[in-house]
Amino acid sequence: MTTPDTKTSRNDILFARAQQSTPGGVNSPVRAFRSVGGTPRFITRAEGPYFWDADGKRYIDYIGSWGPAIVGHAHPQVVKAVQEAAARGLSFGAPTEGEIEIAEEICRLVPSIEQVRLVSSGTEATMSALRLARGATGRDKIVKFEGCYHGHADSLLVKAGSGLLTFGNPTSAGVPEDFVKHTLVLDYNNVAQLEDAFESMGDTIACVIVEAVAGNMNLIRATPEFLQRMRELCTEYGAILIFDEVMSGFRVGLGGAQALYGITPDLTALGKVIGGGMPVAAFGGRADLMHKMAPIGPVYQAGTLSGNPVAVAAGMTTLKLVQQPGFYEQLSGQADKLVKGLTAAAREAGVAFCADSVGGMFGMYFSASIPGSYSEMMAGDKERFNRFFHGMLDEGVYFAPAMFEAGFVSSTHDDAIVDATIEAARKVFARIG
Ligand code: HOZ
Repeated sequence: MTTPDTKTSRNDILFARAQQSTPGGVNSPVRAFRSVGGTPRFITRAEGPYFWDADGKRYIDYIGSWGPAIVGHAHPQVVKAVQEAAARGLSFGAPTEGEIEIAEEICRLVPSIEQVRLVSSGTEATMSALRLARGATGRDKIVKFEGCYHGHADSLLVKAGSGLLTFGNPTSAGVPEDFVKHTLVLDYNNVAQLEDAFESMGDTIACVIVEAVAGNMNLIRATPEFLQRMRELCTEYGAILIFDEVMSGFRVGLGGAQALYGITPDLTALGKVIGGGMPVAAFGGRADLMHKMAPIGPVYQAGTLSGNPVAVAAGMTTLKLVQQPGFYEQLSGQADKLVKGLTAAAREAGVAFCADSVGGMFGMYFSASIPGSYSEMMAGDKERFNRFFHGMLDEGVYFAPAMFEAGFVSSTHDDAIVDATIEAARKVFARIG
């Protein structure tokens, strides 16, 4: 490894240093830029739609902390709420009124959630929802879909098995095959395959977990028929339907993907926006199911920092801000303007590119048409995406550093910001065309 003295960029120096004490120099793999190559930017501060790296370079940020920064970075009201809560104490390990308030707000805004339990990460939320589904049904098998990511719990780090209805294989070392032998991985948006799975083993399926708007294989929309049939099959066979709305919750619209599609899941996992940039996540749903959670039921789950008062203050303030009149119209309008502008700029340069958005989430695809499944998304031109990513980075625009990730706008991405992004893209498409 090059020694720090020979480096001129502070990002390079920090990256070299970080790799000495932390695996790969990062605390979450995608941040290491392995997919796109080059040096990750070390962020020193953020405000509104911007953040600044360790060299003092400013970027228009389109990851927004992977979704939470929906009202822009360091929103004054969120910061004030955090400061005030911190001054009262950082963590008590005992209940607070703030936890009741945010639980009531979540139940009010997402009608399928009659009761909710707060946790600290999306992984905890989905993992606990799965345990609850298994505990409530007394069944072991779970169904997930290729390309949907639900955090890094053992039984969810699975890719499809060799045959249509064979159980999956671990996608991470350290996950025993025994732990994934109950996880069936099916194709996203494939109704026939889902029907086959229920026909052959429906009585043994505890739950189906799905990102109704997928955001971890880039942005991919579920078709309404796919979700509708999933709901019907779960009801018919007594399986629990879990919507993983960690990313889509309060992001694609106020009631999440379930409001958009008009489908009522039994359980929902939330995260990201409900913490407003602090570690808050949650799972909730039908009261009869939630009553199976400890301390009143047999399904165990706990956490020292669950419902942390400082994090809850950030989340609650953010949930209030997104309810301002016209919030989602403005957010989705800007995402729509962005994807249309990028698409037009690519067309001018003759680059095969398309883009899509749902609420404040968007996807960019270096392919001729918008993908509807993991395999279609994987067929995109990764090499061209990487050149686009680095070109945009040079122009001061930060997109997710991997082709397989969704993008996010905030309410501070106004016309001037979006226009500047499209102008930068025009130059970059011309260079990589
Ligand atoms: N879970 C994110 C990728 N889909 C990455 C989160 C992070 O690195 O902060």
